[in-house]
Amino acid sequence: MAAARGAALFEPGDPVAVLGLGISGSAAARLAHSLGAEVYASDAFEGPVQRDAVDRLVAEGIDAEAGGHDLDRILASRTVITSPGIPPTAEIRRAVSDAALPTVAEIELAFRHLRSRVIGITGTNGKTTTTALCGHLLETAGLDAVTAGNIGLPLSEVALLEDQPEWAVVELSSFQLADLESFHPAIGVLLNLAPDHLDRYPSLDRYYEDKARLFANAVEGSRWVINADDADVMAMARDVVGEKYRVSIEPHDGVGAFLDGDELVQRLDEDGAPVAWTRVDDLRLVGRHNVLNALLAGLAAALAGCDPVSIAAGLSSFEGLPHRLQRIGEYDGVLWINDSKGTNVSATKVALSAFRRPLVALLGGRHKGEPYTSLIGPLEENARAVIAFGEAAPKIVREIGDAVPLQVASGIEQLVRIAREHAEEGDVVLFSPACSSYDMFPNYEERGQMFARCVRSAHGVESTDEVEA
Ligand code: UMA
Repeated sequence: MAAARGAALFEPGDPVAVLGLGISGSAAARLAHSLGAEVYASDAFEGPVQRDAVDRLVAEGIDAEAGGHDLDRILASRTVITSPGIPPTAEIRRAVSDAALPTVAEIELAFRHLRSRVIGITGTNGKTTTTALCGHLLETAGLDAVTAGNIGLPLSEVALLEDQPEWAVVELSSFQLADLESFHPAIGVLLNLAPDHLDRYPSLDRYYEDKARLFANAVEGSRWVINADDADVMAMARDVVGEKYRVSIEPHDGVGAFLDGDELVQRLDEDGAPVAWTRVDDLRLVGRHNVLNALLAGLAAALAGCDPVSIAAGLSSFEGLPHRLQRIGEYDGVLWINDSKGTNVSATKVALSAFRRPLVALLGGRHKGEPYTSLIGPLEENARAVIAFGEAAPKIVREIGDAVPLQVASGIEQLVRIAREHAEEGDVVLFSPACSSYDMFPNYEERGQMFARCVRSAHGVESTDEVEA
């Protein structure tokens, strides 16, 4: 194992508790076990995922159980590693905190045993796309890189690798940032800040506090890529130690990246001229906000050593991710977009502003706590019709039904049928629900797949879950 970045959380032979048997808890249990800890991993619930995780961990000689946390065993541990999905208000987290037991995130454990250099990316919206794009840029430039964290591969899995990549591009959610201690990226990227997860946080300030933990262990050599077009980002980064690189849609005189006419450019040296990467029309990502994401990812890649030519090649070969402004297809002149990952109001606002064409907006799912009224402005601008669905439909009707033409659908098939009735040639039908999927689906991916299937079947097209090129 590599030299730890920070003091060891435990010694070989120490009892260590891991909370949660999702992918991050399972990976953390394996990593702690490989470091010689006496691991006890548990999950409050006992579904197929947890049972499967128990079977696999037990087969590897790790003590694991689903269907409850053995509090006595957990309280007898030297340290507790927690999964991001377990809120600090959960009974088990409260008991651990009342006993003053040190608790850290899975990412913290991983970071201490990682040899890869880290690019840490956070923000409210666009994290996953920017992380994937940044990883793609590094790979295009021939660097050995992996994407990990909230994007899907637990960082502990990377730390477990014998042969670790040179770079780990890590997407960080606020849930993961909350329980970090010594984590500090070589390059940190803050994309934007907007209300989200108000079902978990008591206030917006508390959510922003967790986001600010990206900077918590900043040192002189830290390099920060920040969105200069977001006033909250600029305020949060103002007094942070390290070199700051400003990224903006507007040209500026400092170091960073910006849009110069229709060219994406970088300037790494205060006195130097801007160096062009590529033109906006060469990007395959949809939407103006993605131009900014491309600038942010590109600059992080430049700081990691990628040259402008390879950044240009990577920017124009990146096709985006499923369920994020994903083209399903254009049928009878109507472009159907699956943005099922738009699970909060601000993500949907961004999606609405990505198109200059008239659109039919599809909103609904499980309400997450934010009002929908802030969608009225963007909807009034170019929505021909709004169709609400799922648990949140009555609330959406109450909040925006007087301002925009709105109908309610009872399921995804009916949603697609009504959308077809409203959409005219040249329109976009945008499925960007502004709500979580949990009222009808296990996750946003399955919701998006179902939507895409219904759209294709309504147009007599054979279904495939692949992204259209
Ligand atoms: N649990 C307990 N006790 C409790 C409460 C919950 O044991 O009191 C259990 C749950 O039953 C569950 C586990 O704890 O089995 C928690 O797992 P988890 O929700 O943390 O899920 P993982 O499978 O470990 O996935 C996590 C991230 N999930 C969340 O943050 C909710 C994944 O992000 C991430 O990809 C993965 O780690 C690898 O790093 C997903 C996500 O939805 C995509 N993120 C949110 C988002 O993007 O909005 C933040």
